Formats: sequence, C-alpha cells, structure tokens
Amino acid sequence: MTIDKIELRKIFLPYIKPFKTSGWVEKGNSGIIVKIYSGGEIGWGEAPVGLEPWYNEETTESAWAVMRDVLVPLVLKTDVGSTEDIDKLFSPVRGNKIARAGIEFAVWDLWGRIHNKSLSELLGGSRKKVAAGVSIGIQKNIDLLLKIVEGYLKEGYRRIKIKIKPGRDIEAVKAIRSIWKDIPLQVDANSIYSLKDAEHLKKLDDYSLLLIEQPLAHDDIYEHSKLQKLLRIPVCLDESIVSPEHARTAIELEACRIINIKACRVGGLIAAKKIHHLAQESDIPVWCGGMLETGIGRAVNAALASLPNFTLPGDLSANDRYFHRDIVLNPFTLNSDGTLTVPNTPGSGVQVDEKFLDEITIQKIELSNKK
Ligand code: OSB
Ligand code: MG
Repeated sequence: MTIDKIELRKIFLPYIKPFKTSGWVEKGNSGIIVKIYSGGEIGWGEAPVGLEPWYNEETTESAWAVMRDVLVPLVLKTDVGSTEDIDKLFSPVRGNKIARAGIEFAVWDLWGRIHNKSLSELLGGSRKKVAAGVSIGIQKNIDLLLKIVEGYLKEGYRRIKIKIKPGRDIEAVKAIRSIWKDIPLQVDANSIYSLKDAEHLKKLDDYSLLLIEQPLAHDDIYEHSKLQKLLRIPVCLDESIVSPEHARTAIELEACRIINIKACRVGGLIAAKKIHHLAQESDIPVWCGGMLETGIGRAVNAALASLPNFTLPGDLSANDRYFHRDIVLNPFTLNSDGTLTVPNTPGSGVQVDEKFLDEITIQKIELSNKK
C-alpha cells in the first residue's frame, strides 16, 4: 500500500468546561488531526497533544514539527504492508509517542476501511459494548463536586474518577462516600505526591476505592513499587508507562496492580496491544484511559477497550461530556446500560464533519508522495 498524501491540521476545540488536574488546566482540545490518502481510500487519526508539556513532554508545536519533518516523510517513502510496518518504521524515533500514535491511528483506520474490517475486529476485540466511566476535574469546592458526581450518576455513568491533589483528596473521597457508599470510585493524582506522603495516602485505604492513579513522579516506577507495598488500594500507573518495556518493569517490580492503557501515550495500538497481553499474562487488569479526545480519538479508545483484559470501566465518556459540538457526525452517546457501543463499521467507524473541522482548523499542511 502506497500512501499518496497526508494532511495535518492543528485544531482548537473548546471543552464545555475547563478540565483541571492537580497540576494544570485544559481549556480545549489542541490536538493534531491526521488525514491519510491511499488510492481512493482515506484514514483519520488524532494526536491528542496539549498546548503545553504538562501531561508529557509533547506539545502541539513539537508534535507538529516531528510529524512534518520526520514521521510523515518516513511514511511517504515506504510501501506499507501492514499496521505493524508503521510501528517498526517509527521505532528508531525516541519519545514523541503521541505524535507517532496520531499517524499510526490513521493507518489503522485506512487499513480497516480497505480490508472492510472494524478496528475492534483488527485488534482482536470481543466486546460489542464497553463500560463508560467519567473523569471529573478538580472543582471550586466539594459541594460542586458532589453535584457533578450526582449528575453523571443520573446520566448513567458506571464509574466515577476524580482528580485529587493535597487538600482535595481525603475530604473529597469522604464526601462522596458519605452519600454513595458503593459506587465504583477511583482517584487520579497526576504525579502530585512524593513517597513522603505515603502515611497521608494510606488514609485512602478506608474508602473502598478501585485504585489510585499515578500518585508519584511522571517518570518513576521504582518508588511506586515502594508505595504499593504500603497501601492496600491498588496503585495504577498512567504517565510512567510509555512502552511495553516499562509495563514489564512495573509488573516485575510490583509497582502497580492495575494499568491505565492510553494507546497515544505508548506510541500507538501495536504497543497498546502488547501491554494488554503482558498484563493479561500477569493477571494485571487494564482499563482504557483518555485524553479528552474528539470523536476520532475516542473511536480508537472504544475499539481498544473491546479487548478481553479491559475489565475495568474506562475514561470513555459520550462526546457531549466534552464538547458542545464534536468533529464527527456520529458521536458516541451513552447507552441506557451505562455503556458505549463499539463501532462495527470498517476502520475506526468515524464519519468526520469536514465542514466543522475546517472551522476549527488553525493551520493545515498537505505533504504528498513525489516518488
Ligand atoms: O491523567 O488520565 C489523565 C485528561 C487529560 C490528560 C490526562 C488525563 C486526563 C483525564 C481525562 O483524566 C480522561 C478522559 O475523559 O478523556
Ligand atoms: Mg491519569
């Protein structure tokens, strides 16, 4: 398969409300949308990078430069025989995992459309529907947080995750648990604590939480292994796992009992699948994380979450939880049983609203094959 042309767009799509973590605020999706052309077919991908390097080291500008100068030229001069080829082609590139994934996703979508197979089918997924969870940012006060939790539970979300930080951790969990004794509940610290906070974090053991996500440094595995030994609740790693090798290390060191898989964080779906399989062999459950993606990225996440070891609900919410209007014509909606339906049409299943995409495009380039 020859790739004839790749179009890259920087977009900005505001969120309904800004999303606040322990360390930063996201006002909108500032990702890069990839459209890839081969013969008469096309494929779509999304690299959900932030404007600033708060989640990982990448930014919209860094991903743009790496895609334009390195990744796209590599793809254009290669005859792509499979989606594995893209992973191999990009393997000499250090870091820049979200940029790599954005292009890899577009190739998967194209591959599925050409071979008339859904992304879920290509990945070996078995679930037709995936349990939907919601990730709630840090709110002005706990009363407001409780109102928001109540709203999402009424909508039918099956699992609540809240962002925490010092001063907004135990109190927030306690307040939620005083009303909802047994809803599936988990917390995400986005690396705000250190091992010195272990005694404090132990207080979370009393609230039957599903897990605590990424309590310590974004690039640490070893200290998480020390922390896990001190806590009853499972530690779940997000930021620290950027490759299957990291996942193997974390599992061997017992640094976590659960893994959050984001295909974008690990460079794409080939790496995500490897982590899924590794975790499965070690009885480590996984769940699908999110990066507040548009419908393009969320379709990839839903397909990934259809794999068998995704046994915990993901940060997979309906599009209206993020945006007033999304760039897909077939946005995800929440089913009455608290699930999202995994697309079963060829590729990732998205129909892109190209007119609206044009409206939110900040910059666009087209790179073509001049072979
Ligand atoms: O740490 O999981 C995270 C959003 C942006 C960056 C990091 C994270 C998140 C989320 C939101 O928690 C998940 C979602 O609903 O997409
Ligand atoms: Mg996280």
